[in-house]
Amino acid sequence: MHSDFPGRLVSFEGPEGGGKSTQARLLAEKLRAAGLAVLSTREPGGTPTGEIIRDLLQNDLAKEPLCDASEALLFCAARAQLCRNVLAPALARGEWVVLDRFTDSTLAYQGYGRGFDIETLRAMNGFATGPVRPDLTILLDIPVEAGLGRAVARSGARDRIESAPIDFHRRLREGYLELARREPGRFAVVDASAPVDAVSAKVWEAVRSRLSPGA
Ligand code: T5A
Repeated sequence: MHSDFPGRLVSFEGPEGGGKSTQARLLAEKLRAAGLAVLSTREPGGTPTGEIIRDLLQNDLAKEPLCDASEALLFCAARAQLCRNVLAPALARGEWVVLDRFTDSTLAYQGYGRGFDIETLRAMNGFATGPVRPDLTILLDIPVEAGLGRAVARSGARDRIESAPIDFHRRLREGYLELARREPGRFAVVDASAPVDAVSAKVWEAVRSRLSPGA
């Protein structure tokens, strides 16, 4: 069941270091090579306001411990800005949107991870997104130790959320798998511990079989 927009939205989700940025870039390249107009962006971010919120959330910009409720609301504020100003117009023009994290990150991290009520978070997500929703969600699944190892190898240190206790990361990974079990029509789960090219082939197969790009 696709959204009412002529465009298509593919979101990438998963625990830290699963290769979402890498795979989002590769998918956008393949879609462009197929002749499609593609908008590629990320959450939190993708708008000037969203990028400032990203800095607040990741880099302790305000030099004040961020309470969990503020964290959840800030992710949703960045999302509202992105959906209204960027995603909805692009989808209305018939473009494909490739999105590095979206609403399921809030359910996994703030819900299963921090412990907020999932239905409350779904309502907040709905308020933030309006009619924008993913047509397909690729869950790049990876054991948390391996994913955190990759993230640290890339950036040299853990950011505020990556530094959360390992149990937090285990809960959110299980949360993602639970979300995927509940919505098998929207989610495609891909083993992200495989090499980049093998993961990319699985991602393309999921997009091709479910959304028929260029058809
Ligand atoms: N968050 C976000 C919430 O808590 N709630 C929300 O609602 C939202 C939207 C975002 C943070 O915010 C949280 C989740 C996050 O903690 P981010 O910087 O965007 O922060 O962090 P992540 O989305 O987790 O992205 P990462 O940068 O950690 O990792 P990616 O994008 O999954 O992976 P990528 O592609 O950057 O790859 C990481 C490293 O692994 C290598 C890459 O070359 C790179 O060095 N790699 C592979 N190595 C081997 N095999 C493969 N298959 C590989 N794929 C990539």
